[in-house]
Amino acid sequence: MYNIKQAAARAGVTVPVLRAWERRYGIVHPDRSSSGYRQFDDAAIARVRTMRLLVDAGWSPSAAAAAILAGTAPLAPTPAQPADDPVLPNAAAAAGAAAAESTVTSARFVDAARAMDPTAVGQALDDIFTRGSFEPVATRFLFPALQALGEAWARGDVTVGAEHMASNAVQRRLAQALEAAGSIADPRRRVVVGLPPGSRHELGALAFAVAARRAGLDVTYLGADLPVDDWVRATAGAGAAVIGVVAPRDRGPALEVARRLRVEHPGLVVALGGRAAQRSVGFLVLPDDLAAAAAAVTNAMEPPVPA
Ligand code: B12
Repeated sequence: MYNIKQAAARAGVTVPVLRAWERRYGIVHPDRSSSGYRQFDDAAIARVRTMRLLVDAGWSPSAAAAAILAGTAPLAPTPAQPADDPVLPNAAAAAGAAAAESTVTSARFVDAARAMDPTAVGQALDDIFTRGSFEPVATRFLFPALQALGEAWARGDVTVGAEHMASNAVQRRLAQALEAAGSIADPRRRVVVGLPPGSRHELGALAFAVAARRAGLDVTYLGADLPVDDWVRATAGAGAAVIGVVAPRDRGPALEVARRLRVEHPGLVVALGGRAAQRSVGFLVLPDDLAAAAAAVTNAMEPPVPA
């Protein structure tokens, strides 16, 4: 627990601002010590810190408070050390700053979706995609924004229509990135990427396809919901098949595709990527990091070096 001075310092605001936000917007409800002083826990500090980041990014205090109270603004982590320590170690400070920026970009994206405002969704995505090169931007900003969208949808804060509008906007951007990355036909480096039958969560697989092309692989992208027999046909002569497995319900169909490919094309590298792919014994399981996943597929396809 922290007193008001410590809490304000950790959240990056002054004591009068913290008092005003408590009184006007009700974003914190501190306990009182036996002597009557306010006491703040880490969750309260995270809310104040998030409010400060949103206000610094141009939100009105009332809109920021509403997003925090509704739970649509992902809470910014508090630095590992007290803010009144002289200097945070550089790596920790940089990681904290990136997480804080990601909170702001995610909240902006979810807010635009909730408002059913395609122009604002486009602007939120412009802001995300102009922050650096594709792979780190996808990992640090785009995926957290989609996850925040999913949480808002699951809570009923964002309608199905708004979620579809926003995730389709993301899909169009990723498709553009896939076209822009180009591909040189090279059967030895041909990688077929897609989803198992019944599975429609394709944004992670599509982002992987972009990263794989950017890493020099010859990617054939198949998209969502592909029947097993078509996987077999599409991978004839390829170097690798990469199957996206996002939700637990996709795991069974993904393993069915993987097992069938192993039987039909014994030399093919069969890889699974995505949250529900973990611990798929007997197949190459890719890391979530897109560049590392592309490198793992490249290495698995590399012909053995002659002794
Ligand atoms: C957009 C979305 C949809 C869209 C998908 C559109 C599209 N073109 O892909 C649509 C509307 C189709 C959809 C449908 C459904 N969805 Co949905 N959806 C989402 C949402 C909001 C974003 C998914 C996404 O793209 N995330 C971005 C990706 C990249 O992040 P990720 O999935 O966490 O993936 C990480 C890793 O796994 C990795 N990765 C992912 N794929 C791959 C692939 C490779 C090759 C590699 C290397 C890495 C990798 O990258 C990420 C890095 O951390 C999520 C929320 C969430 N938490 O993600 C829900 C979510 C995944 N959906 C969910 C559900 C329940 C459904 C439905 C069952 C809803 C329904 N009742 O109809 C259906 C199922 C459809 C189907 N048959 O598959 C649940 C899943 C719960 C669970 N644990 O199983 C989630 C988590 C929402 C929630 N909070 O409840 N959905």
